[in-house]
Amino acid sequence: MPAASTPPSISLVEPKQVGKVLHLPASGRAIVCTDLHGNLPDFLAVVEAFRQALVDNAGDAYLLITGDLVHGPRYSPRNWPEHLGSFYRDQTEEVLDSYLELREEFPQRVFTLIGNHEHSHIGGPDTRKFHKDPSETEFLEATVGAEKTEVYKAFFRTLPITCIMGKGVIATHGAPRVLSAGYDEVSQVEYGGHDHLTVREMLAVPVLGELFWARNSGPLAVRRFLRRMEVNDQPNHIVIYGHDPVRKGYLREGDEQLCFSTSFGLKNEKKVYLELDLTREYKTVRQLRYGIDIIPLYPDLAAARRRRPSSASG
Ligand SMILES: [Mn+2]
Repeated sequence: MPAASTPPSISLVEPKQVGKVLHLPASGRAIVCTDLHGNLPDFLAVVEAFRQALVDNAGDAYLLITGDLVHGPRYSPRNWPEHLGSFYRDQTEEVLDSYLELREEFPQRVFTLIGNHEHSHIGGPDTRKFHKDPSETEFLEATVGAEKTEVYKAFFRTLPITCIMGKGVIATHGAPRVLSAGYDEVSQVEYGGHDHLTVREMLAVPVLGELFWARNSGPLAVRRFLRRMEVNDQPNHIVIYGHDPVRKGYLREGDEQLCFSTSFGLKNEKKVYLELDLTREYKTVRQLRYGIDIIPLYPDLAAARRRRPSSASG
């Protein structure tokens, strides 16, 4: 049993990072997207949604990416495997540089969590999702060169691992299968020192393996995790994450979990991002509705798709 500790109290009128935990206040809107994996056009579409949210909310909007900005496939259109969704060219370097520029423009409004792919550069095992030799980690570092690699690594080391936002919404990279860690352990987690582990071994590492390698988690474990992460007496109700692509764009798991896919592994017409009202208390993921809170990344393509009755496949 984890020791009971006093829930932290954090003054929240603006975003605040406490160790590896990012807090966003209960004010304005948040555009949330997942797993871009080097897809520049998708990143730019998300940025457009964020800029529109700024306009619509008198500047009170946030952009949160739940990790895995980096590493994409390297197939030609001819050899592109069906399971990777719509074809794109890996532009990890451009995505990272555009992200860093946007963050400079909106320093307190633009955030990203660390994903397992970023972690591979600063203490996690190399990732080999798209190619094995070289690994994606080696490939990116060789492509951008030593100097830029250090810039990126320094940036990755500053990233939070989870975000607690608004009135009880938590964002993580993968499904939160966190067995016993509470707020303090998550906040104080160190990224370094796991380079030598296999992915299987990594899954067993507390906090890191539990937050950005897991594909699913049971309702009981999730409820307990949400409880342990509470601050300021605000109950946490739901958790949102990506990491594992869901074909339809989003998938609710019980009352607490929403897995959604903004980019990687999906057809363009199925890609979605979230637009959350941070002043609202979402008590279950069923309150997140398609077209209102779950928004197609390419509305025209999504609408065309829905109009064609014969295309209603599973
Ligand atoms: Mn991932």
